[in-house]
Amino acid sequence: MAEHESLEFGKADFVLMDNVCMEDFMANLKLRFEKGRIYSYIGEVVVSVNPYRAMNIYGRDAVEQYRNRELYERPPHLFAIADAAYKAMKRRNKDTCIVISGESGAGKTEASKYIMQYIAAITNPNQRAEVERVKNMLLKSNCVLEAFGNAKTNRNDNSSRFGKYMDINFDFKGDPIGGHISNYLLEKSRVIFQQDGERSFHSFYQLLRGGPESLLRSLHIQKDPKAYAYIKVGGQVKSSINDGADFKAVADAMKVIGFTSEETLTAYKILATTLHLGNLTFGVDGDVILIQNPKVVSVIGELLSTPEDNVEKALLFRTVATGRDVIDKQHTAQEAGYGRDALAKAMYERLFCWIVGRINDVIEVKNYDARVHGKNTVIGVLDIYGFEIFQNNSFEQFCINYCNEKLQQLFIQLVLKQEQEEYQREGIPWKHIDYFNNQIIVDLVEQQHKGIFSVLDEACMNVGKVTDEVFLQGLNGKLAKHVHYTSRKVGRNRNLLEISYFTETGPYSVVGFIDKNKDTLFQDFKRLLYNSSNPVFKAMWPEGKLRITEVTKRPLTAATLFKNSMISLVENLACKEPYYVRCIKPNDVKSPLLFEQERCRHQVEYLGLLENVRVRRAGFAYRQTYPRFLQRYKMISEFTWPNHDLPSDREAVKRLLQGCGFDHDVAYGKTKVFVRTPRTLFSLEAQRADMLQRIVLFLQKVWRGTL
Ligand code: AOV
Ligand code: MG
Repeated sequence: MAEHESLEFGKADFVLMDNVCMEDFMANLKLRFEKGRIYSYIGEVVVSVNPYRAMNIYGRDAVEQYRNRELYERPPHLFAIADAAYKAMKRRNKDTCIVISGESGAGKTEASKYIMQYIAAITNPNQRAEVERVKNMLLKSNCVLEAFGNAKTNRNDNSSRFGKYMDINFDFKGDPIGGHISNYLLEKSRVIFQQDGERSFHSFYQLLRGGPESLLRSLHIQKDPKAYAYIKVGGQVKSSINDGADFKAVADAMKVIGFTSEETLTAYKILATTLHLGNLTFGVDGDVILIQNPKVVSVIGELLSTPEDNVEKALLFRTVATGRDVIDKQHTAQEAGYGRDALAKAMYERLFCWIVGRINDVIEVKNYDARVHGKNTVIGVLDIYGFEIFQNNSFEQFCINYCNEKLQQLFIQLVLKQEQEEYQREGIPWKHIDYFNNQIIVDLVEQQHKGIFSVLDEACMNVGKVTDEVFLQGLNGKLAKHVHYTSRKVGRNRNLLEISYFTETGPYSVVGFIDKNKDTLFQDFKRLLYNSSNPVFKAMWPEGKLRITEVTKRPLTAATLFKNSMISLVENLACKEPYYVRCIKPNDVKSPLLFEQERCRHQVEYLGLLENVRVRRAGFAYRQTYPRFLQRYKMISEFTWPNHDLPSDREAVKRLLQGCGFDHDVAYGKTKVFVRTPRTLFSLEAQRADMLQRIVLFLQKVWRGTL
């Protein structure tokens, strides 16, 4: 119980609050933040408040402080939870995972990097080359993924626009031997549009600001982001980010990971193509559609290693099969514009997934024979996009927030389940405690037939022109009575669907839901890219191989794909031993000094932290294995100091606690002792501190020879 002596920092573990109420919780959280104590516990859950300043608490010496310690022996820290997950994995051969949640800008991605850094620091004492290689790759992959998957939003200058789950595999010695990254729904709409004050993905600005002249020339692009329609808005945003330096860091990281120079160049070509695509404009001359800036088409042809005529054709026509005939149907200017944007988004998304795939190729476990080496175990680290509600919200926010609700549901279930199971396992009677269940909100989105995703899919299945408004009417019909659902019309044509979450309401503009869900990319583009003479494009677009008459299956919608990926993510997490980091954003102005009471209380509410404390305390505030407990408190009892002669540690702990008069406040499980009230623990701690001081004085006297 590390910091309990120094109450000036508040309670290191919220479970030890005298009185579990919001007021005290907030007071403690604020006090700790102001004292620079950004981490606290609720039992084994880490609560983290974004410090918005560099903290000198992640260095080598900090690593050493936490290495192989128990959670309670040192002040709360991410390293402690990383160590706990690592120890559980190593000692008990269990797969574990660390789930990091919190709203946008709360510090999840930073936390995930510190956790990985810690794991890298404490493993591979023998400096095995292969393990060092894997560690290096794992760490380097962050930089590349952030470049292509993060962007400045109005909430966070480095906001993750994709979900990331990374498994780190360990061999029987506990050294990392590989990993695997799963990525979830990239917010690709950002490629073509950003809200005021936001930017597109970092990668674009990095290339423009950091790419060498010769490279930019070969890509036919100029440095000024304002020259490009797709990133014009973002190009005007001032940011503290050093894109130029980041370009070099990312290029180096890609090299280390093993991207060939041809591959990296292709990635730049895709970025450049995207920028050029955004500048294409369409016009009509009589009945004929045409591209108003044909030079751009020739540049795109060059970058895609494909004849310019093919590019033009794919942009202006689509091939349709009517019965046995195949005809070229000319787009309207609007369709052509839609096709161009869809191509830009799809190319970028493919690029991102391809990068993840290439990293996976390099880090996946190789040559591991479980029969020889024993089971290989994993630690999974989950860092998703945080809950976000902007001025304008669309399909992407809807999905992101659903993902957060889904994880909150998992938290509720597992934290409770774990607690119940522990009591059961240890043979301790368990009293059920009520908690808020957000399952109703998860169901509202994902339930078969009645859920919003289902209604959306149904609308998309309809032949003919289905509008976003028709979809909204469908929702209103099905969900009129749902307590968490409403819809609203704002102005003349902004239709909103609204979900009332636990503590706030999320208004989503339905405009674009149908298109984004269908996520149509004309086959012609897939064939165009597959037929490129650049092998990287070919590899990215394998389905371009199919001829038009062979394409029959309707692809799954974006909503269904996302829902399925979330369900399998949750299943995957649920079968591992979970550790949680709950991140809180102290203010909206990125200030290291400001603790906005209301903002924080709100997050504490929806993260269910107070309930977490209650659940944790409903039974017992503290639990510890017998040997560990003895190790810490044995000096306070004559029966146990310096060693006991009782038949078991369990008996010794019993005798110790009886001796102190605390027997009534504890329960003896099979392997752990459970302490009901914090007061008992304080008292034990006080006695221990007192005894330690006496021992020190005694030893000092011995040394000085005054005894
Ligand atoms: P997020 O991952 O939770 O948001 P980040 O981890 O990107 O949030 O943190 C946002 C910013 O807060 C970082 O860029 C840092 O400036 C600062 N920050 C966070 N944690 C720390 C820390 N431990 N020490 C110092 N500064 C920190 V999002 O990805 O938007 O949901 O989608
Ligand atoms: Mg993030």
